[in-house]
Amino acid sequence: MTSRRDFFRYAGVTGGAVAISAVSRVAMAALPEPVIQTRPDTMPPLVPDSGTPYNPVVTLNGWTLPWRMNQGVKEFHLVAEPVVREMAPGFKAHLWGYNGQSPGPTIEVVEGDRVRVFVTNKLPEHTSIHWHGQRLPSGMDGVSGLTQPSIQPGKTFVYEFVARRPGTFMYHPHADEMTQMAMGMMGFWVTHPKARHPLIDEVQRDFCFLLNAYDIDPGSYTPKTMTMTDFNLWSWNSRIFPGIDTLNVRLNDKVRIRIGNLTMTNHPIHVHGHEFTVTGTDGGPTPKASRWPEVTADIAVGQMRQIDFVADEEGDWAFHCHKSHHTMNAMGHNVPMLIGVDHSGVARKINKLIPEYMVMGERGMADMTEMEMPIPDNTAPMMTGEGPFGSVEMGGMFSVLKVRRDQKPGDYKDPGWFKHPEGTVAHEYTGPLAEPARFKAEGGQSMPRVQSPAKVTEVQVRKPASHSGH
Ligand SMILES: [Cu+2]
Repeated sequence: MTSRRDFFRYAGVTGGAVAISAVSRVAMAALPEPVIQTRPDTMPPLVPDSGTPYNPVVTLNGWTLPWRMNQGVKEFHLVAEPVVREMAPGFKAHLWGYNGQSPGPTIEVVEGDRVRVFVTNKLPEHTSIHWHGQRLPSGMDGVSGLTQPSIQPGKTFVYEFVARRPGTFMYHPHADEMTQMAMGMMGFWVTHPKARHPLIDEVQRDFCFLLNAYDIDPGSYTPKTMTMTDFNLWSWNSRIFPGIDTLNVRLNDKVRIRIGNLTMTNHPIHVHGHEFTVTGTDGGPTPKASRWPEVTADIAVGQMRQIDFVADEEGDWAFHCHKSHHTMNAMGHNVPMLIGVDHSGVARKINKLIPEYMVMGERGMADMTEMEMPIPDNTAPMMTGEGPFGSVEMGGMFSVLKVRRDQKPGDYKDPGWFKHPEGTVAHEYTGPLAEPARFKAEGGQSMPRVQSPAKVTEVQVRKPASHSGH
């Protein structure tokens, strides 16, 4: 029933769409064969070959699940199972997911479609799937214990409902949720409008991804599922920078990015060089009168946001979560604060015992990338990523929006680094420098102090402290 086959062996032949037309009547009565994908690459959009046509989305470092049409019903087959996810080159995590990956494949349907999803449980414990945000019969809502018995290991359940409203949705277990979501069980769902919609513009590029987070100790493979807020890997679709693919678009393309948040905290997602509007939320498209230009959209826990903009500035534009701890990888956590501390004397003494001991962080954390220090097996450097001008010193929730004049329509390939026009790159100034004027008054310019302290004191103490909260 679940023989694994390489999706792209045949997807490549049919140009992205998967044809399952030549299926016998007997086979149609059985389960659709699950399609498995184990590569972490961003797959080309899955152009629909049956049903109402639509402009497909591109899932960042992910893929869309093919379906088969069975007497007018779109049938999908999800398999909940343990997976190995490459979170960044050289770093593999042992997660739980669907159909070979975490997150699971994106499901794309059209408003009004009748959808049947078979869910096979190959996990060691029971599960269920909740279709986050959908209008559906209560008994299809996927809350184990409340609306259905849970799906026991080895069993297959079937969900069936009409995709009633267009929009951006997610799916995730509603059974042992803390464990199963911390292990990576989640996926994206897009319902396209069935006709031109007054509040949903047509776009040239439609990207989607989930925000997720893991706590995996350096050198280990499995997330700590009891962690509540102090995660050390902040990921997009279970990938961390520099493992997250870039978003490559053509100059003047209308671009849509759909983002869903299944972490335990909010993420202010920020785009450089462009203003966008939030054109959709978890409740559907926003009224036009409610839209205003912005460069950062905060996405709270359990929310989805759809942002639209015209990519009318050529270049390489950073695109990231604005919480700086979320653009940093596992090695940066639990590092003592040593800025301004001269510990070279101590280091010399330790070097006599441990020759490889390094002094870290006395000028700031940038040393951590400069040194290219050895790290434990199976983790990612704290701040990394080599750009055309040096280290980008990033990790986690970071990628690049690449806007290019010569990017072909429908081409999602990475065009390489931007070639900046002559004279448009910040550079070192080598001319004469004036002495900076200083304010004479102590205590700030606005309210000078009446009395100065008798002697200058400077705090020299570093208190040991435990790490808490992000
Ligand atoms: Cu964040």
